[in-house]
Amino acid sequence: MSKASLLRARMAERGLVHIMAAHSPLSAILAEEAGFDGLWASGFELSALYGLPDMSLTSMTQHLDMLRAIAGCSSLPIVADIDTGYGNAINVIHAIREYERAGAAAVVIEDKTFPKVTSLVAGGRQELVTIEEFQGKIAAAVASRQDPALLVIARTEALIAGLGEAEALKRAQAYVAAGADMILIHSKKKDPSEIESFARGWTGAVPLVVVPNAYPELDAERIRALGTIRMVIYGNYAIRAAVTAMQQAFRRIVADGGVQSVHKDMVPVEEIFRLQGMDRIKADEKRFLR
Ligand code: SPV
Ligand code: MG
Repeated sequence: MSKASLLRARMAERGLVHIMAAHSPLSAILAEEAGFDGLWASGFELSALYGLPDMSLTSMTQHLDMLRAIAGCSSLPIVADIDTGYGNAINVIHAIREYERAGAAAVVIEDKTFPKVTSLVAGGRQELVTIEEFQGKIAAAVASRQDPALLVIARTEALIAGLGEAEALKRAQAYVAAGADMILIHSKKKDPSEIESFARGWTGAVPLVVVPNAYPELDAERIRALGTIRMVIYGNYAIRAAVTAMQQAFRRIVADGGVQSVHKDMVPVEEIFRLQGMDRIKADEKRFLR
C-alpha cells in the first residue's frame, strides 16, 4: 500500500487524523514516536530553520531535500506544504512529479499569488489568484499525479485575506469542481469562530483540513463535533517547541556561567544516540568490520 493510500485509509478508519509539523528528520522521528498519524512538511518551519520569514524565500529544492530526508527516516505519510506550487500550473505539474518522487502522500496548494506572504503575520500582504487560475493549478496537480491516491488538498486563504465566508465557500466549491480531494480552510482569527462557521456551512463533496495555529482551543473534540473535518495539522508546533526549549536552555547556561545546572533537565546524550540509531550501527560494525 502506498503512503498516500495509507493516509486515506487512516482517515477512513479514524475519522480524524493528527498531522504534526516537521522541519527535519529528527523532528519527524520524534513526532512518529509520540504517536501522530502523519507529518506536515511545513514551509513555515523550514523558513524559520534558516532564520527567514515564510515568504517564498526558500526554494523548492530545499523543501524537497527536507522532505526526502524525512521520508527516509519515518514510516508516516507526509503532507507536503507546497505553498503556491512555485508559480503557475506548469510549475505545479513539475512540483507534483518531484514531490511524489520524494515521498509525499499529499500536497497542499494555496490560492495566494507567488511570492506569498506567511498567513498569520499582522498586516501581511494577502493577495489571491483568481478562482479560474487556481482551478487550473488544481486540475494540473490532479492530472499529473502518478498515484491516484495522492491527495491534492486545495487551501483557500480567503478568510486570511479578509474576503469573508461567502467568498471562502465559493472558492472551496470551485476547487472541488476542479478535482481537489480535500479543502484546507485557514484563519488567523484568535478564536475558532470563523472556522467553525465555515465548517458548519460546508456542503461540499469532500472533507476539510484545519490548522489550529491561531485558535488553539479548537481541539479534537470540537473538531469532531463539526463533522466535516478529517485532518488537523499542528502547523508550527515543532519549531515553536524547539525554540522554546533552546531559548530556555541557552539563557540558563549564560546566566549560570556554565552547563552545571541545566544538564540535569535535558535528555542525556544516550537518548540522542538512540535517536541516531547507534545500536544498529554497533551491530553492523560487529557483523561487517574485519
Ligand atoms: C506552514 O506551517 O507552513 C503553514 C501553516 O502553512 S501557517 O504558517 O499557519 O500558515
Ligand atoms: Mg506554509
